[in-house]
Amino acid sequence: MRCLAVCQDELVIRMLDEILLPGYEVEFIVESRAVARRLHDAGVNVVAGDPRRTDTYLKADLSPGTCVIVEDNGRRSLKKILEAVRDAGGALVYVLGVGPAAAKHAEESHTEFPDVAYLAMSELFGGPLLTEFSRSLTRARVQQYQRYFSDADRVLIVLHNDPDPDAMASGLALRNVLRRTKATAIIGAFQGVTRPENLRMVNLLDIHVEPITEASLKEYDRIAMVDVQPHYFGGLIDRVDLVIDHHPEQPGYSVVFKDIRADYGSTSTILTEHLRAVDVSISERAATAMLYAIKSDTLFFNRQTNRVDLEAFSYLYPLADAALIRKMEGAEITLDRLDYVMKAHRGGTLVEQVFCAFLGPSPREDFIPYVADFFLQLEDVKWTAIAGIVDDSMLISVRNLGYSKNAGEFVRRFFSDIGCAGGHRAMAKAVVPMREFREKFGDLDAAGITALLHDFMTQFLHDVGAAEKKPETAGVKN
Ligand SMILES: [Mn+2]
Repeated sequence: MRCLAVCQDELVIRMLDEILLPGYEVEFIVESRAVARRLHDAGVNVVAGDPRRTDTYLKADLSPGTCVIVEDNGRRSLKKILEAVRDAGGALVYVLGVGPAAAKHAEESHTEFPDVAYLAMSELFGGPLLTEFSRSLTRARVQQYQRYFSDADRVLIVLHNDPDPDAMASGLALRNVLRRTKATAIIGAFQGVTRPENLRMVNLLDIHVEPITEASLKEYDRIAMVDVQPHYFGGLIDRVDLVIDHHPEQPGYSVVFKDIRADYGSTSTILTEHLRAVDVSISERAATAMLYAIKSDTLFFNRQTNRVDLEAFSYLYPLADAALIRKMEGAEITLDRLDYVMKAHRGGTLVEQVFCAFLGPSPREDFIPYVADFFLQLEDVKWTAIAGIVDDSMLISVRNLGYSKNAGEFVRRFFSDIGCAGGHRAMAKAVVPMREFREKFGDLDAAGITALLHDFMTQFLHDVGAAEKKPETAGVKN
């Protein structure tokens, strides 16, 4: 393809020449004869001419298929140049903005020349440059903790209770960063994996999550924590060597190294950056686990997703086993989950696009969020609030389609005074001890609890003056 570039700065010309050759046949038009001569001697294909005159472009054989790049350094009359290009029949026109006025010029040129694309040089180079800089910052950070962990005999990587894919993948990834094996870096949790889809991941990727206790912590020289922070364990561990997490930072613990990025969609995204920063090769197993984790923590980019999550995803994709991920995802439907869906169907009610139900006692916690997710798929349902009793606590899972009010705000408003409540905009959870629940709301039957949820939901959704933006609460896993 032929490309005509109207530039005045030598640096810009040399750079474009290097970028566009050999893919494009490039010719430069410059105003100054002296600059033209110098560049010509340096081997650049250049002519001297007045860029504000139409015949300059006719002489240069401009056709509608020629790509025209016009440098805007703020000094020359851009408007005149663009008019001359247009009069000569130029149709594929790009303006390359150099300097601080670029944003203002971009707007002006768009009003007068809507077909001209305006590219600001700082935007073109800013992204890669900033990525490089932040990567070197990450590199320094990672090298520090790598050294700190290097002389330890046994390292423990602690995950939150009932570990999810992001927790397990982050554990594998950190083991990779620390260049350790499963014998020297143990991935552990106080309460093991129970959800069927997570168990499938454990089996398919052969991940071993070691059960740990308060006493067994002493057997390790260094303790790291991923996808969770020490406050979650309520004083069980108040000092750790490393925390890597994407939940909002919490106070009240001491840590030697930490990397907490609350704007990231998953901890696996942070660890992808750690692995890339220090050039550690990522095993297929770790890549598969991390890819699956990013997919599931961001609900396949439906929730709290950052550009870096997409970037990590596309980096990991070729390294991972996509067929295995499909297998891990499965249908997530099991017979006992269907039992609870049916229970909710029988006892629940749908009012004004809000579905509420009480499931009664449940042997496992995951039935409740599962039912909340399930009914959100229904046509005409925009919110779900599902309650159930697990271990003498009332558990309430709340979901919405994500573009209305904040689910975390809902559970905090009605339940934080008597229990633990928090979550994100689209998913939240409250856990209230039954004694507290009865004290406040009385001894309700199933229909009474469902009605109570509807009542709160109506109050909440009709309250237009409610504060919308509240920080997310970490430590409550949905
Ligand atoms: Mn996570």
